[in-house]
Amino acid sequence: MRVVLGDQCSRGLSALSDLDPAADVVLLAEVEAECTYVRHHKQKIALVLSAMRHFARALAARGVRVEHVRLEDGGNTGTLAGEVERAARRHRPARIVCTHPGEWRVLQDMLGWGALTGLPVEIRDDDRFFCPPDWFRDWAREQEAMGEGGPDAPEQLRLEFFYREMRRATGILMEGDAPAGGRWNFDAENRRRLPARFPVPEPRRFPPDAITREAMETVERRFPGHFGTLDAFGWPATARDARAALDDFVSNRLPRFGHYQDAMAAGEPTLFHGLVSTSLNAGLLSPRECCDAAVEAWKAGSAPLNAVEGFVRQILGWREYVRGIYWLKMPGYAALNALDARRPLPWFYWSGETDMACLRQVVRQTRDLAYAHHIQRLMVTGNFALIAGLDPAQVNEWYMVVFADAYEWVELPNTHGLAIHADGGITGSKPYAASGAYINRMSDYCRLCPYDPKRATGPDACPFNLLYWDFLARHEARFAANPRMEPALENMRRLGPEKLAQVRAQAAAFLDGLD
Ligand code: FAD
Ligand code: DLZ
Ligand code: SF4
Repeated sequence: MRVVLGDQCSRGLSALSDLDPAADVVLLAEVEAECTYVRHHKQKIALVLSAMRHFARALAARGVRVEHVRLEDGGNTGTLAGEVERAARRHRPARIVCTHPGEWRVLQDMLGWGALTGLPVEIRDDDRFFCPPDWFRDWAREQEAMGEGGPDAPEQLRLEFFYREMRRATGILMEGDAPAGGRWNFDAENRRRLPARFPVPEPRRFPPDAITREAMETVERRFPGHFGTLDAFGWPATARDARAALDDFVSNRLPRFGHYQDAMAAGEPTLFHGLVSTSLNAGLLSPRECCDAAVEAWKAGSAPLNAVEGFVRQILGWREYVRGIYWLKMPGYAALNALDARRPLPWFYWSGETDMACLRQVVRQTRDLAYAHHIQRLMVTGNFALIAGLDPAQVNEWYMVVFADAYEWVELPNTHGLAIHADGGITGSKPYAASGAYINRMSDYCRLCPYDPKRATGPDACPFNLLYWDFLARHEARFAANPRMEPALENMRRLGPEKLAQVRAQAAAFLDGLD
């Protein structure tokens, strides 16, 4: 019996590699527990259910015996373990074969399936990634031993070392032993602000077919209280549509992906981003396919190298890096709270009801689209959570809930590590704290806002400024030991004790108002 999880809808899945259609049965189980262990965005559940239903149908069309348990089937126990046990009783297989799950929580469950069923359980590696977790573990140990890219190195450097290894190992964007174009990294060219009235192409969306519509109805019926709306659902739910979405990106947005990778603009939720994470994470696209498509566009002269390298870096670099960190550091990683942050998540993270224009834009688009691009996640919602000292467990839960691409292996290191520094420097030696000046430089949100990003005191002072200085002052002793924080601390000291006290008093009043 082969077990396929909801984010394993890949034809080349290791659990299916030696499938014998005459003898084997494939189990796909839609279960209440996976839909509710966090209150996922409605679009995420609809997408996973639809992907599972399409995948089950495609397997059956190839003559494979599929046991597809639907959420509303009578007798559904509501848990993966319960469904594996029930299916094992029904089919009496000789053994169970599965692929390593994406989340630590599910691995613990899977490790119990043998005792539960009395059958041997083979857990195969998930080879839909470039970098096996063991390889990452060895690499991390080596780095620490050499002191290169070890615990004290800036995160860009640690990522950079890893990314170069991955380039060498895969040959992607390599010309012999050298990086294509003579440079590993084109980041310096990729920080432009979007000019006014700059045309942004609409990404292709996929109107729900009958199977997706049925999944959406199930979600509305079973999970009406979950975050978000389904009205704008347009995610690809099959490998074919996911490939069409990738092609749409490569043709229409990739050429400008590089320059505007860090930009944000009001009313432009996706800009030149790929919108491929939902498909990658559910197994509908492979990372190799994404990188190859981008590199081919560069070779054909239809996308510049700075854009293609930037996109490849996200997938071959960051995506693999955070997965490595997750499996290296779990389960302890989830409980870290290095900055002792304890403030509850403000209600506006759910409602979007705030007069801060940047946060309003990002929360509302997230509610409607189950999507925000990286800089919105990192520098708006993440940055606010960091400098306001929001409780990491609540922040993590929010990030797991609100996005259609959220799975703990990728969400947790991004949130806990990059965004709020709860891991104390495992992923990044310096917190990504920023004042309103950063948001003002990289977006046009501030012109829609009653606050002034240039002011740090007074009734119209930007809350990001109040909280930024307060954050630095709050953690001054800790950050004084970190040379990378020195310029920021120096700027804070330049405010002078009187002004700093005034800013901090206003920050305290603002934070009290949040409660
Ligand atoms: P593009 O900008 O087009 O990038 C291409 C691809 O590169 C993405 O699809 C993704 O697969 C990969 N990628 C880019 N940045 C990262 C990164 N930092 N870590 C891992 N992969 C990356 N990504 C998720 O897939 N799921 C999450 O739950 C998630 N949570 C995040 C939480 C926070 C606080 C932050 C700061 C980032 C998070 N990310 C997450 C990473 C990144 O923001 C998303 O992958 C990206 O926004 C998805 O949109 P896209 O496909 O248009 O990406
Ligand atoms: C995310 C998700 C959801 C919403 N539903 C199911 C489901 O009903 N059945 C299933 O097998 N998987 C589901 N998933 C995906 C799992 O949660 C996923 O395998 C784990 O999060 C590990 O990455
Ligand atoms: Fe956000 Fe401050 Fe700009 Fe308003 S002024 S949009 S709160 S950064």
